[in-house]
Amino acid sequence: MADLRKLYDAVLNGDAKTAVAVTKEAIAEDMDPLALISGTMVPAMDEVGRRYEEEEYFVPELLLAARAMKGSLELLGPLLAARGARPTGTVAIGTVKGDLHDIGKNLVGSLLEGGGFEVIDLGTDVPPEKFIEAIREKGAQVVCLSALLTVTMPSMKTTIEALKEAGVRDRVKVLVGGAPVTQKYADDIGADGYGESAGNAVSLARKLCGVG
Ligand code: B12
Repeated sequence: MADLRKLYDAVLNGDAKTAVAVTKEAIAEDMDPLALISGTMVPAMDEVGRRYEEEEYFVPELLLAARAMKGSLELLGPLLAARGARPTGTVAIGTVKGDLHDIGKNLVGSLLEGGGFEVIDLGTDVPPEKFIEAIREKGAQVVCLSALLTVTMPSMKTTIEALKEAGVRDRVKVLVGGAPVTQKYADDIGADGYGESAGNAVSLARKLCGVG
């Protein structure tokens, strides 16, 4: 049986090779990909964050841990996305301007695909104009904004204001998330919803699109 402690340690120690090997074993054993992510890999990332805060880890360790997590997610993402059935709506997702964190955003994107949404991934450090373009040209009905830094959270507000100025705010539902974001912050900036996790994002987006 795949050793999940080994996977936890591999993410924590930035050992991409082992992380990928254990993930492959877990997939071969039909383990639930979401349980693997939320039960093992996200807690390992939280510990990485804690160590960074305590100055036991520095940016190189963050990068190595992120690389290990990404290696596993490349294998698990398609499995999450493959759960999708009929098309539910179109979502434009991106990490807001100034912010380069994309692991959570990618996870949310994969699960939304798994929830039947067509997902337009705008990447990281996304300026408001890109979201406006996705609404106007690709018909996105939901905009998902991710931010991991307290200093980039205001970019969420700026993005919502830019949507208003461009006259497209009423056409879309805006969902926000990321570790420092809260329901209160979402309410303060006039977002339509806040999701604490990738799973939340799917149920919220479905509800906002009127599909359950
Ligand atoms: C990996 C990492 C990095 C990697 C990112 C690699 C990558 N490709 O993403 C690198 C090394 C590049 C990095 C850089 C930096 N980082 Co960093 N990083 C992290 C770390 C350890 C993990 C983040 C992560 O991937 N978590 C796992 C994912 C799955 O969780 P998540 O992103 O929160 O997403 C989940 C939910 O939040 C939610 N969600 C996310 N987005 C959305 C969107 C919607 C719409 C919804 C509904 C839900 C949702 O669903 C996801 C899945 O459940 C965190 C610590 C932590 N535990 O958060 C620090 C952390 C975020 N980083 C931090 C800092 C300070 C930095 C740097 C400034 C460091 C530096 N001095 O250079 C730079 C900033 C670079 C920039 N401009 O963005 C701080 C932020 C502090 C703060 N309050 O602002 C943290 C909290 C570390 C710490 N404890 O101090 N980082």
